[in-house]
Amino acid sequence: MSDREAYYITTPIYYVNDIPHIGHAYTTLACDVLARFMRLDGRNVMFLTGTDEHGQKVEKSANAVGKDPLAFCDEVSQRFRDLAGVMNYSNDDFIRTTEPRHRLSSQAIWQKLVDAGDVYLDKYAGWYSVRDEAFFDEGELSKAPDGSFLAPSGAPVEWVEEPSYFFKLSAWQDRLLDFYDANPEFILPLTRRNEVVSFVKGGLRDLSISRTSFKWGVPVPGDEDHIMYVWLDALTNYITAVGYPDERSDSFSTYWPADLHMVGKDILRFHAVYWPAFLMSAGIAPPKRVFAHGWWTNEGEKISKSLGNVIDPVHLVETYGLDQTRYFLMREVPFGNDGDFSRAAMAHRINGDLANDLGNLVQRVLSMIHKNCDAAVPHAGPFETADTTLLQAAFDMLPAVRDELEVQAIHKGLAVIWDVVGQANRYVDDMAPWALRKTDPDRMATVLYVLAETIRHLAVMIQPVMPDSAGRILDQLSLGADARGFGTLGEGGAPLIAGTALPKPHGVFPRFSDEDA
Ligand code: ME8
Repeated sequence: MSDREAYYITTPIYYVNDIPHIGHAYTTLACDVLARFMRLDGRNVMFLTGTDEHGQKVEKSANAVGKDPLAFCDEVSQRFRDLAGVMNYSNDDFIRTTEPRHRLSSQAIWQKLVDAGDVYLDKYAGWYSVRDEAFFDEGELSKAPDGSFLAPSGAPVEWVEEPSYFFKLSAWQDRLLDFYDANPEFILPLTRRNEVVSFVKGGLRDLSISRTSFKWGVPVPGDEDHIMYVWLDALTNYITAVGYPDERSDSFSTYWPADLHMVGKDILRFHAVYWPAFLMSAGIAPPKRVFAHGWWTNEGEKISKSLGNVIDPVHLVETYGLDQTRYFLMREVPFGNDGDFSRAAMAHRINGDLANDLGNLVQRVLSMIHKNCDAAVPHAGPFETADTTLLQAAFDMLPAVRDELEVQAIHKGLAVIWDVVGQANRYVDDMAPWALRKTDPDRMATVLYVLAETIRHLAVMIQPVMPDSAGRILDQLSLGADARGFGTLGEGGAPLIAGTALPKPHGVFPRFSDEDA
């Protein structure tokens, strides 16, 4: 395989009980941005997403519409696959847990847990939430006004009593705590890490890992009355996709352990407690990081089907534009925190950051070059301090953004880039190249060259978030596909060559007004 350093990033695999909404689009978008960044930075990237198709929740949803579960899954899974086209995701694979490769892999990990002596047969008697696909102790539940019990998520729970295999999770408590200690950044953000550590310190109970009261799942090897608990099946997707159970395969040895599992905060416990315990029991290295991002609300309200306020990503893209939507979602909310979607905030970002700040900079500079420099990259004379200061700021972007993305601070990475946009706009105002046109045309050419070179850096840097718009700016700088990687940036990079013909410029970031909605 490639000798470039591998980077394996995954999204949760989404339940096919319902069609994709903004929350799903958001998680996959964040992964797409990171995957695109790493590719431009020379890494050998494997970016995985997919669908979680077994379990009671999906079976019930299929029954409710009178469909065979697999036919139902085929249909809804396709909606998630199509989202890649809508949102411009660059995933390398799309996994479905109903695929044969996944059945093989889940049964193989099951066998490893059995061989490790971590599985025993008993009976489960307790509460289960189908919506969360999770078991709960009575102490974790609250009471609804009608006296019924609710899971912490607000989902109803039902009493389940059935034969079940258990995983000896309790035996992994100390080893998990040691693992968190030895890997202080395994869980980010740190506040979430602290929650997980205190949960594990509070004591772990053995985990029911099979069900017998319905059939829609992966059969337990050697005991076909049982199907595997949907979370054990689902988590295993991350190793299936890189070739498990063939641990010696090129892809497994290249990509595992994964660099990053991106998840929403709702499913952190499964990824940061159960998953590493399963893997360690099976003799497989745990992933390097689990990042739990926050929750979107809509105009201040929780997003839910019953409230009728679910945000459809297709509608967002049609209303606001693809790159505008991508930018807003990544910029508006500090990555990791909860965030609120509002039309006002969206319009503010589109008209402020995109149209006024970046769009105007590019448009002004390229139009001036077109009119005053024979539609070609201008010749730069000797640089003054203001020039080298701006160029240095452009050169310094990549390492600064790299540091932010290393800890998934995507919003901060964008802030670094927009700081340079601001500096460039101030430089235009200070240098007033339109005034230099008559008084000192050589100096005007130098100023426009410095700006064009800064814009080149900006356009290359925004590619992960806004691939199409960045591409349109780079086209206007006559830069081909091989001149767009991060290797072209910085002092020793590939600066614009004076005299290169430039096409007629056109605006890339239109303003948004309420009439567009
Ligand atoms: O939990 N805000 O699937 P799921 C932000 N199949 N993110 C949101 C969101 C919101 N309002 N709503 C959903 C499952 N998400 C399991 C995962 S992985 C081995 C199995 C995102 O369809 C967020 O990433 O319920 C959350 O964790 C995920 O969708 C849950 O998707």
